[in-house]
This record gives sequence, C-alpha cells and structure tokens, in this order.
Amino acid sequence: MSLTANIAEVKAYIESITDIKPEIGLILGSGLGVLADEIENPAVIPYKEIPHFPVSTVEGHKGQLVIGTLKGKNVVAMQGRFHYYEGYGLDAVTFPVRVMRAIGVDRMIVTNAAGGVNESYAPGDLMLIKDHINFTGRNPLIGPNDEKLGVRFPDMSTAYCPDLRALAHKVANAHGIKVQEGVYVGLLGPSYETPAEICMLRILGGDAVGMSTVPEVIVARHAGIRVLGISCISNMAAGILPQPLSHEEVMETTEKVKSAFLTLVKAIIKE
Ligand code: 6GU
Repeated sequence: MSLTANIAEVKAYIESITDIKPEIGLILGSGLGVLADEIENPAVIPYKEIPHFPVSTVEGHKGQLVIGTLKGKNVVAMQGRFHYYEGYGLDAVTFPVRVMRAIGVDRMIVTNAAGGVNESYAPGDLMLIKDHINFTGRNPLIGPNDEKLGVRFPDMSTAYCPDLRALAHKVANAHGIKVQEGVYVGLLGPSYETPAEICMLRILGGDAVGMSTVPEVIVARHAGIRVLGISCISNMAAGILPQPLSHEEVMETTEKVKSAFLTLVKAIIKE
C-alpha cells in the first residue's frame, strides 16, 4: 500500500470515531503528555488500534491520540511519540504528522525534553525553538516524492514559524513565564552525547540537544503545517555539570516544570 492510501485509511478510521476536525496538532514529549489529559470531550485512540501506526515503547509515553477541545480550539494530541532510536523507520516516526495534516491540522506545537547546551540555561527552563540543526544524518523525505503531499525540496528557512513564536513570547510575558529562545540540535540517540560532542554542538550554534522533533518538523514543513517548538530543558548536557546524566533526572525536571509548561501551551492555544 502507498503512503497516501495508508493516510486515507487512518483518516477514515479517525473520522469514524469522532466528528471533531482538529486545527491544531500537539506532539507531546517525555513527561509532557499530561497536557492531553486536559483535553475536553476527548476521543482517546490508542496507537495500537490505529491502522499503520507504530506502537510506542518508551517509559513516560502513553501511546495514544487524543482528539477534543482545549481552550475552545479543536486539537489532536499525540500523547507519546515515536523515536528513531526505538527502531522505527523515519516513515513510521513521521506518519502521525501526515495523518494530522490529513484530518485538518495546519498548525502544530511540538514539544520535547532536551539537554541544555547553552551554559546560561538551567534545568527547568522552557526554550522556544528558533531553528534546528539536523544532526541525525538522515531525512524523512528521502525517497520518491509524492507531489500531493508536498514539494520535492521544501524550504526550511522558517521551519519554526516566526509569528507563532512571537505569539508564544507575548503569551509567556503576559503570564510571567520566563522562556529562552534557541537552536535545537536533533541527534539519533539513544546514548547521550559525550562532553566533546556537546562542546562541538555549542560551537556550531546549538542551545539544546535532543533525540526527537527534527524528523516530525521536516515532514510538517513538507506538508505545509506551521510549527511552534518548545523544549523543556530537563538537564544540562554532558560536560557542563559534574553529575552524570540520567533519564530519571529528565523525568524529575519535566515533572517540576509541568505547571508552567501547561499554562504556557494552553494560553498559546487559546490565542
Ligand atoms: Cl543531554 N541529549 C539528548 N540527545 N537528549 C536529551 C538530553 C541530552 N537530555 C534530555 N534529552
């Protein structure tokens, strides 16, 4: 079956479950999935029940689509996302973005937990993603291009929509939430970086580092979706602080910053 046929099948499946036509897509990263619990009148669809969807394996990821209303807007949230390091292909990692586009999404908020590379950052900071560096050495658009889905050579000069980012700054200010703005470097993982790699990424202009987001944003831009990206700086990257990195620290920090994150994202959706 072709990609477009698979997308059409999932679109029909979702539309058989809910009448809600989402306009905003949310991809919720490690520990940030709680936002989906606040969606009203939700249709909750476990990934394992959706045709052609892969199934999420990482701790802290629930693995379901939640479609409903949030702050008066129709939204679809991915509660848990797929990572390349789990062994999925990039086509699987980015398939949900194709589905979002097909069911009506034209703006997307993508979130993640990321390591701080910029030494002026602190764990618990929220960072609006200004741009990314694709350090994965791969691209989800490799292969024949289907012109119905997007152009062969998509422009990435405003990958992260300046207008949405300006709105996010305005909303953050109004709520007294401090936000950083910086460049997200996407790597494959699953090992964290060495101190030498983090030093290199800093020299190259990176402010935060993570193992997600880049493939989804490339496909979103290909599909014509405008993107707002928010990183939760869950820990400082290797070589900055004396202690080793751990997934537990990532989860602990996202737990602490959750309420500011929820307030910010809900206020942005409202606006
Ligand atoms: Cl330090 N590196 C990567 N690649 N991903 C992360 C991280 C670091 N901290 C949270 N996620």
